Amino acid sequence: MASRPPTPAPEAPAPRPTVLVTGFEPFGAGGDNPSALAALALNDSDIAGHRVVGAVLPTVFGASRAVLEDLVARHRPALVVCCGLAGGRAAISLERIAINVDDARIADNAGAQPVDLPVVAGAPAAYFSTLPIKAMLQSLRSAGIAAEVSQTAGTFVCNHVFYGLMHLLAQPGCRGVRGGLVHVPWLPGQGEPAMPLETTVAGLRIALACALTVRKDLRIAAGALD
Ligand code: PCA
Repeated sequence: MASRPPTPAPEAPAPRPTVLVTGFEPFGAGGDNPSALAALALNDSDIAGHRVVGAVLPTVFGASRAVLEDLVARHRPALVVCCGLAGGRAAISLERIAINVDDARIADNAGAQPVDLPVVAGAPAAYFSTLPIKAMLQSLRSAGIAAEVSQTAGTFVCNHVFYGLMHLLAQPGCRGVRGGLVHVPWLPGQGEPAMPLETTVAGLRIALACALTVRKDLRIAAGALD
C-alpha cells in the first residue's frame, strides 16, 4: 500500500504581541491604588490585537524600576504604559516629560526619602514620552472621558519609574518600543475629584488602543500657562 506523505504538523500560531500596563501598590496614607486595580482589570485582555500584560510595581525607589525592567525583558512588549495615582487631579493625565530627579516629600513604601538625587547618574536631564499624547487626549475627550496633558509627573516614584522606563527604551535593545506614563484620579470615596474605576479602565483602554494604532501624533494645543 502506497504510504501517504506525512501530514506536516500544524504550525503553532505566532504569539500575539503584548502591551505592558503597570500600576502601583498603595502608598502614603491612601487605601486602594486605582492604577493597580486598572492594570489588573486590563490584564490578559486584547487591545488592538495585542495581549495586555497588567502588573503592579512596588511604590519604592529603585525596586520599582527593577521590577519594570524585568517585566520588559520577560514580555518584550511593543508598548509600555505605566500608570500611577495622582490624587487631586480630575482627569486622566497624559504625562509629557520625565525628569532625572528624585525628590520625595513623603517616604516610599520601604521608608526611603531621597532628596535631589538623579534617577540615573550621568543620564540626560529629561526624556519626552513617546506616546502620541495629543491623539490620546483627543480620543479620550471624544469618548466623553476627562483627559489632559500634564507637563509634570512630579518627583516621586511615578516620575522615577517614568524616567527609568524612557531611559531603558532609549537603549538599542528596545528600539521601536514606545512608552510613557499616565496618572489617574482618586477613586470615589478616596477624595475629590474622583473618577469611578470603570471610567478609568475604559479610558486606559481607549488610550492604549490609540497608542497602538497612531504612529504620528496630532498637533493640537494642550499646553499650560503655569
Ligand atoms: N503615585 C505616586 C507613586 C505611586 C503612585 O501611584 C506618584 O505619583 O509618584
